[in-house]
Amino acid sequence: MTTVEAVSTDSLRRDAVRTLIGNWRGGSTVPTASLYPHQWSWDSAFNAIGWAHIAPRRAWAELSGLLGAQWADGRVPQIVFDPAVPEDAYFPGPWYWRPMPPSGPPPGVRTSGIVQPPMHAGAALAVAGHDPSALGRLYPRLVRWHDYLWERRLVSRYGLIAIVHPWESGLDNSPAWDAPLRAVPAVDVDVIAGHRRDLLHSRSAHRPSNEDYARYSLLVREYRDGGYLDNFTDLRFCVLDPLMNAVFAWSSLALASIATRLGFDPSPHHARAAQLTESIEEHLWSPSLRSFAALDVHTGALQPVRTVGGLTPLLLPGLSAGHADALVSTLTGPAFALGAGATGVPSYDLTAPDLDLSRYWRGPTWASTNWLVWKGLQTSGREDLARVLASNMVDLVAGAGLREYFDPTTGEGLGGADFTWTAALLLDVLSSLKDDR
Ligand code: 2M8
Repeated sequence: MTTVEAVSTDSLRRDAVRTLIGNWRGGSTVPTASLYPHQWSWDSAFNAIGWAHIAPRRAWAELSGLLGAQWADGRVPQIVFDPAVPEDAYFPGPWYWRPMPPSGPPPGVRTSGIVQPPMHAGAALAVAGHDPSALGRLYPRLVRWHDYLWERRLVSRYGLIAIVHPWESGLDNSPAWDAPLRAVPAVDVDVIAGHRRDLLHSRSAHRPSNEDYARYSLLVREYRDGGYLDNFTDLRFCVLDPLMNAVFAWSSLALASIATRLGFDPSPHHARAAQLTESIEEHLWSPSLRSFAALDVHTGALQPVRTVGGLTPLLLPGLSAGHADALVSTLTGPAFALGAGATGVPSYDLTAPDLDLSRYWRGPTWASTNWLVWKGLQTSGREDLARVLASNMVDLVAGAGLREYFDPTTGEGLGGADFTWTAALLLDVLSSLKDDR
């Protein structure tokens, strides 16, 4: 594989800036032009972290635009649709999510109805390190977003928030959803296959199956037809995901720091972070996997698979030393092989029989999850491994360009090209490597 020495970091930085500028649409950045032609929620948070290094005003515009599409009930939608993009450019497009309930988006704003991991307060705090100007304006919206998750998505017997669709996880096609998805019938497979647009831009061997798309679509229709109410017993898919909960706790700590900076009371945010951390440790730890795992609320079963999401509680400073050490040994052992053969953290266990190194979220490595694990290693005091992962992230791009994802064993670039979060997070990593020297 080409290494960072062979390709100068200046030229990588220039490519990354060029990609961000090329994908900028005037108020937000598309993840990649043809495959994902709208604004995505957690992408925007990662994008803002990158923009902050070169144009903080754009970072704030990206977060403000997303939070401007916040629903009356506080949720921040997974997708904000660009009205200039044709209805059928992406499936499911705006029509599929309608009708919107009274608790929905502001008039005239078209969004999907599910959510994604709440990276935004963490991103806002990072942007404020470069330019704090919009922090006060965004704080109330960030608070309402966290309140929505805490009040409407909390499964009280576990003290954790639920996702109601695999797309809410960000790790959409992860093997962690296979068993919970078995409860969802694959209906109208041919009809849904005909609606798909992703296969026009990406190889089918790299994307989810038509059966899974039929399941995803049914889950959307049922949630929509129930008025987007979070009545867990009525929803076929209801899962406690370690990444979703870890990111929520991490962002709650960021919101506490923002509150302190602005002169508000940080204690409710601190309390949530502490409760979430405790509940993650109590309910999502799998001793046999030596990792955290997703829990299906309908069956009570922890999913017996190791995925990168299970490593992300490393982000939490309150995690017990025992769990943090075990996660690090899982990360460096044969399943993820950090510093021991893999370049970047694979999205799925390298020793699993159904590992698929080129299929979306079933093996490849991604900038977004690498960045979360990188931050987690820093939080856990494993600077040595954090540096290894940071240079892996740079090496992947040096070898294959700013791709959506990569084969962690060969470094081959996969999925969409000129991918925004890959560029944005590369800028962040390059800046930290520069600071290290
Ligand atoms: C992917 O997900 C979208 C649906 O949200 C898709 O496959 O159409 C995921 O990688 C997700 O995490 C990401 O936010 C999105 C846009 O980059 O693409």
